Formats: sequence, structure tokens, C-alpha cells
Amino acid sequence: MFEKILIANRGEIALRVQRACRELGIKTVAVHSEADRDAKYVKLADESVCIGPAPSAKSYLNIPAVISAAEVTDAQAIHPGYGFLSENADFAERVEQSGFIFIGPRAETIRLMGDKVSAKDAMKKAGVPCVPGSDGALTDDPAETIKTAKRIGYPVIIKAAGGGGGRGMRVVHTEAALLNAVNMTKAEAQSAFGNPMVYMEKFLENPRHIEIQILADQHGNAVYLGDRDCSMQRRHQKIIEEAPSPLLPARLRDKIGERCAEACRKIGYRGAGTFEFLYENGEFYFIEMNTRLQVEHTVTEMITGIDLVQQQIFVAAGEKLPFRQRDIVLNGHAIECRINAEDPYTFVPSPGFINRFHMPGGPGVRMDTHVYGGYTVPPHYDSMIGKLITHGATREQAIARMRVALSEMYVEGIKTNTPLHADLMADLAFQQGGTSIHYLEQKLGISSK
Ligand code: MV4
Repeated sequence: MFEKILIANRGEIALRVQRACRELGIKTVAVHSEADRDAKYVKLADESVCIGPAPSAKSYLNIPAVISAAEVTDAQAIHPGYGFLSENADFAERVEQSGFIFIGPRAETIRLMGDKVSAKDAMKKAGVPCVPGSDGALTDDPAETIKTAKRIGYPVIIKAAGGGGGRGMRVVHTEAALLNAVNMTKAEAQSAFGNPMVYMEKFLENPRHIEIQILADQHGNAVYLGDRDCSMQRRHQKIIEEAPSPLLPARLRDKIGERCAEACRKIGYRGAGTFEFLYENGEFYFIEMNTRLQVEHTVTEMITGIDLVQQQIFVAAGEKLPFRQRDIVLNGHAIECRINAEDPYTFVPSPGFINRFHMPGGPGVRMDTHVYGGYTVPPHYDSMIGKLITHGATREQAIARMRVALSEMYVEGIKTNTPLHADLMADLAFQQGGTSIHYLEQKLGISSK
């Protein structure tokens, strides 16, 4: 097992990864920007290295600085967290070339999944059901593009191969609008991702976003750890996630989960990963695969009792998965509310000094945050300051616990989106379950864009 791990991230996830390491008796190295010098996880780490000024591009995204920090502290492995360098194949490659272990999939897997055309192609070949669409990237032949759209049927969606997470997409309703939309998306893709390739899919009008968590070792074993429903989102930012997805029959979850685990065995996947699906009319359609630990991994941990970060560390160290599929039992229901430092209704970020901070507690309540009374939320990074997670025997109990927990949250000095979460816990459609990806934006009265 590793003796020392460098954590190449900040905020709540830096603390989360650190806790997993400390429990295992592994020493930790925190890297931080000048803005995060006084962070709690920096103080709690065995060692820390300042890797640059506040802007991410000069610190958390600075590959040579991160690798140098691992060299000077003699760390053996690097955990990238989520965001920042976590899905950067060049980073993973340079980490391994420098003699460290990257806690995540092989660089070539990250590269395969980073290109959404090659990801979809690989998954289709591995038996994962995909959204009907073009066979690979669209060609330069306009007649062929028109034919493809006719075959799929309107509306269609044009997506950039280099995009993902909602960037670089355009919905097309008529043949008259098709070629112009394709050219616009190509031009945007070229300037945003340096890759003009685009592909076409049937546009699903009212799906839910359901994802499957998988875990795979380097010995050909892979399991799925149930599903998560992440449909409650605004502008591609998830705000509430839960596990399992409400109203999803267990039989369908097991069927799609087994397909995902089998696909991992086929492509030689290593580590934790997530298959993202759109779910509509009882059918799953693969859209993307994430090769990192996700923000919402916590709800899976609550219903499986498995520490995903520790499992990532074990499989990166070459160990075999300590369980088989039949050992994985889903217990009860978990909900996560992302707590953001922002105005709850205008969504304008609200960084600054927190003078008082009280966290909720009690049975089935977990809060993952690096924040405390006296902490200043820096303006340079994402506005998420923590995650409030509740677990219950049933979804109703998880919601009841979340309502109490939200009422106990007390943050003085900055605005948070806690009041929006309280509204959503009281929302009838949410309580009934099964709301689509458009529900929140419709409720807020924003056009879904
Ligand atoms: C789609 C879609 C409808 N049909 N693909 C947005 C994020 C990216 N991961 C894929 N996205 C979508 N792809 C087809 N064929 C609708 C979306 C989408 C969406 C997906 C998941 C969560 C929130 C979303 C919000 C708007 C659109």
C-alpha cells in the first residue's frame, strides 16, 4: 500500500480524500494556491506545498507544479479529485511517466472517453445501449448529413466530440435549419475545444439523467454500485442528486448495471467511473462516461456502505476488489444537496467571510465541507462550499431528514442556496419523484437553455 499520497485538489474534496487516506494510515500532501494557504485541509495534511497564485490556471491546473510537489515530498501516488486535472489524459500520462501512480484510469482510457465520439463507439461495441445517431462523426458531405437526420428523425441534436457536460450542443427541429446548425456547432467546437468534429443524435425531449457507478480493478473484475438520479439541475449544474433513482424498477437497474460492468471488463477499465445515461420511457441511452470520482459519489457511499475513495486507492495500488457483485447490497435511500455560496434565486456567487457556521447533524446526516466559522470563501473557484447528505430507510425518511438538516444549517456572512433546497424538499413533484432534467428550470421560470 502507498505510504504517501498527494492530493491535487482543493475544497471539500481535498478534505474528503485526505480523510480516506488518514483512515488507512497513509500520509497526505496538500497542494494549494496562495488563496488557499489557510484552508483546513492544508493544516490537517502531513505536508503542504504552495503551487502558485490564486487563478487555477497558475496553480491547480499547473501540471509541472503539481508533479514537482510530488517529487519534493516523495509521494507515491496522486489523487486528482474532481474537476481541475482529474480528466486530463496528458496529466495522467505525465504523472505515470514521472514514476508516480495516477489514482484513476489509464491515460488512454481517459483520452478515449474524453472524445465523445470514440467513447460512444467503444460503448456501443461493448454492448451499452446508446442514443440512436450518426455512425461516428459527421462527414463534410451535406447530403449525407441530411440523410442521417432523416433516418434518425427530427428533432436531432448536434454535439461536439470535444464537448461534454452540456458544452457545444445544438438542437435542430427541421431540415431547413440543419446544415447551418452543423456548421455553427463545428465552428464553435473548433474554437472551444480545438476539434471541429461533431456528431448527431436523436434529441430526447423529456428524459431523466440517471448514472451508474462502477468500480474496476486491474485484474479484470468490475462491479456496479447502483445508480444515481441527477435530474435536478440548472444550466448543466446538478444541485440535488439521489440514490437510487426514484421510480426506477430494480430489474432495469440491474440490467443496465450489469451491461456497464461488462463494458468495463471488455475495455480493461481501472478505478471508479460513471456511465451517464438519459432515461426516457423505460429505456436507457448512454451519453457520456466520466473517468473521475464525482461530486455525488457520497449518495452511493451512503446506500452501499462502501468508501469509494478508499476503493480507488486500493485498485490503484494493484489490489483486487474485495467484493463481488452479489456482495453489493443497496440499503435505503440517500439524497445530496449541493450547498453553494450564491444567492438562492439569482444564482449570483456570494464569496466572502463566514463569521458563524453551524452544521446540521443527527442520525443519517452527513456533511462534507471544508468550511468553518472564520473561513473566507475565495472568489476564484467554484461556488460549491459543501454537500449535505441524508440517508434514510426510505426516500420519505431521507427527505424528512434533509428538511430538518437544512433548517439547522446556519451560515452567517455570505449567502447560500439553502433556501432553494428547502423549497425543493417541499415541492410536490420532487416528493413524488421522477422529475425530468427540465423540471427545475421550468419551476424557476427560466427557458431551458
Ligand atoms: C442530450 C439531451 C437530449 N437528447 N442528448 C447535456 C449534458 C450532456 N452530458 C448531454 N446533455 C444532453 N444530451 C440527446 N440525444 C439532453 C441533454 C441535456 C441534459 C442532460 C443531462 C442533464 C441535464 C441536461 C440538461 C439539458 C440538456
